[in-house]
Amino acid sequence: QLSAQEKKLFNETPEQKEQRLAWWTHDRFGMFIHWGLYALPARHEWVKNRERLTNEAYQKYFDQFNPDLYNPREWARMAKAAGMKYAVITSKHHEGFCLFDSKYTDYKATKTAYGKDLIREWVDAFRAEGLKVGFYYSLIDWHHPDYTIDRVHPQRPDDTARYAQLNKGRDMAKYREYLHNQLREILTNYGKIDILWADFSFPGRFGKDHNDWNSVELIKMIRKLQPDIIINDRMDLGEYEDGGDFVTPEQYKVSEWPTRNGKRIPWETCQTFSGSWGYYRDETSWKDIKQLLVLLIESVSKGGNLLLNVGPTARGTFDHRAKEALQAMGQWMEVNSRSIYGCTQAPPEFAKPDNCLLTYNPATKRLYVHLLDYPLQNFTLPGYKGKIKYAQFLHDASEIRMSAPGMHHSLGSNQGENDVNLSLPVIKPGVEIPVIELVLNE
Ligand code: FUL
Repeated sequence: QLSAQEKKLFNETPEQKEQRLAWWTHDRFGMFIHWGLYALPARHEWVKNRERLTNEAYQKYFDQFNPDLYNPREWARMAKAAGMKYAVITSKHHEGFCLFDSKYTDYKATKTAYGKDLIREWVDAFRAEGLKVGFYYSLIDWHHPDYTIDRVHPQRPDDTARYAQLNKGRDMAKYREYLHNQLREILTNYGKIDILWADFSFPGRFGKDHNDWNSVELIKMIRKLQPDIIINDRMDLGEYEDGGDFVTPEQYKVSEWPTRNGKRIPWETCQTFSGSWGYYRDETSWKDIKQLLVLLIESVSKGGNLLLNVGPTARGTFDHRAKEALQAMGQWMEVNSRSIYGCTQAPPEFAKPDNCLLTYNPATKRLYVHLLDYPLQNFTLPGYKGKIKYAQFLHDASEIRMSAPGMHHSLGSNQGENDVNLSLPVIKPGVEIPVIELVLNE
């Protein structure tokens, strides 16, 4: 049991933390990039584990790795054009292959036919396009000789005996040192890093020694090297209030703003276009543009961020479906980003009309009504009477006329005392999800 004092790793007031996270909470939308040797088999980034491939069987992907079309500047431009403001790349995923140049291993990009530090080029390119940069780093490592393989896959028969055999002679303490060394490298050699996205822990699996990573020391080192960095919540530091800056609901939508100790906490959902994080050639379950936009808008409507993933191919390109989706999102963001950047959950006095999502900008005091299904009938804002000064579409700033009961051009028939009717055009405007911008009364 930790005391209240011990539950804090840092001497930071809630206001200082808010300040540190201010850009991230404002920007709302980022790109996740899962890239590694698993792009070659192109059937999920967990392929090594799922298909129980040995290091020897997996070696051919290292031998063949040569992303000759890699142009991170183009990636950055696509992210930026989509409206994304930051990006997080896998510096090392569970397979153990390092995209960066590390002193502590030869299992890295610089030792492949490609021969260059992919992370160096990536960081330079994304910064040059004005995006904030973050590193995903896998705490798990299926390649390192001392990493204790600890995963009994829930969808498979119990593997305990097999793992006991595999783990003979492995020394987790040595792996822990490797992990600390590598994190020190990536947070020292590439300038200012804005986000660390560590992944992940198995709380309680090792009994007393439940914290395989020595996460407390790790966090202290990270914050020392990069005082302004924002860190996710996957290092198994639940008991420390400031152990993780934000929570990371993966591949699901939260029902409401998540809390810790009764207080709302920053959050970011990470989501894929299809299902896999790494490039998966044969996956056909791609989300459509409306689903993707709803993921973004709904996150902001509950006070959160969206980190949307691309899995580049083994040649270093984005799949055409990813390109098209990013372009379509960019088209929407170009005219509607005002309802995303700097926005958050709407104050409780504004009820959500049916089939709508609300976001709110506390700085400008504007409320955004996202029309997920364009209304065929009279459109009513329930209980909004006296609260709105002006209404317009966001994409073209065209006025939307309002009427409340008693106004001379009142349109409402099914309208209650305190409702406001909006006179929407019969034909849906040419944007995927039209947004109504409401200027509120002081
Ligand atoms: C998970 C990982 O196991 C997945 O491969 C992916 O990186 C996702 C973002 O986090 O925990």
